[in-house]
Amino acid sequence: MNRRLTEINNPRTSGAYSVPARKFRLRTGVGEGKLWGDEMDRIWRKIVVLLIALLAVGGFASAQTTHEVQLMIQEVEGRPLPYFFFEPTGLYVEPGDTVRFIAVTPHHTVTAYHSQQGKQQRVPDGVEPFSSPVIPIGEAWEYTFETPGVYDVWCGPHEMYGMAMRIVVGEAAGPGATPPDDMGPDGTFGTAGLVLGDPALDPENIIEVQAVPWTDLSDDSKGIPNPDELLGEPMSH
Ligand SMILES: [Cu+2]
Repeated sequence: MNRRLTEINNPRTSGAYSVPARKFRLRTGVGEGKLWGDEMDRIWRKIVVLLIALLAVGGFASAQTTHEVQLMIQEVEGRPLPYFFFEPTGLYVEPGDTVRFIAVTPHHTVTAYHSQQGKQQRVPDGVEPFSSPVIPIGEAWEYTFETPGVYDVWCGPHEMYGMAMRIVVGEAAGPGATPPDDMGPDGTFGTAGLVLGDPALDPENIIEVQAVPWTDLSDDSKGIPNPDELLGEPMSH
């Protein structure tokens, strides 16, 4: 690239300027002007195209943002179980943005609600059934959200305790845009269903406020699952 630019800008070293052409230019003023003008047009056109390309590449790269989500366990005084949650619990990102899921506490995964994960689909059509492994404490797992729509994700070990979150990518579309209606093992299981049904996680609200902290969800959505109810569900899978 550099070499090419150098040649274009230095007629003495450029094969494009043969000796006879130069002589011709020097002898006839009109011919020289026309030749030089055509060459300059070509060069300028190339420079402009290059600049546009560079700006486009630069603009595209800088438009992609990396967001951070923390995977939390928080003891609560007087509560027999801690809170298990994603912080923030609702997040808006642009298509192409990356989310870094950071394991502040142990035993968490980031798993898509997808039929190939044995779940009701709550990610846009065509999205692969992604999942992190169990993320070691202090480490992070990243996912880049390309397809627009609503993505509901859950944590393998803690779903029934409410550990689920919603990421809205560009627009409130797809199966995740409607509130969850199946809180059995094939759906948004246990407290995860209550969390994802909380008004604070309405996709339109997420678009408006960009990030919804766990504290914005009502206490009713953070209920401890009734073991009898959970065990009452057919667990044949
Ligand atoms: Cu978890």
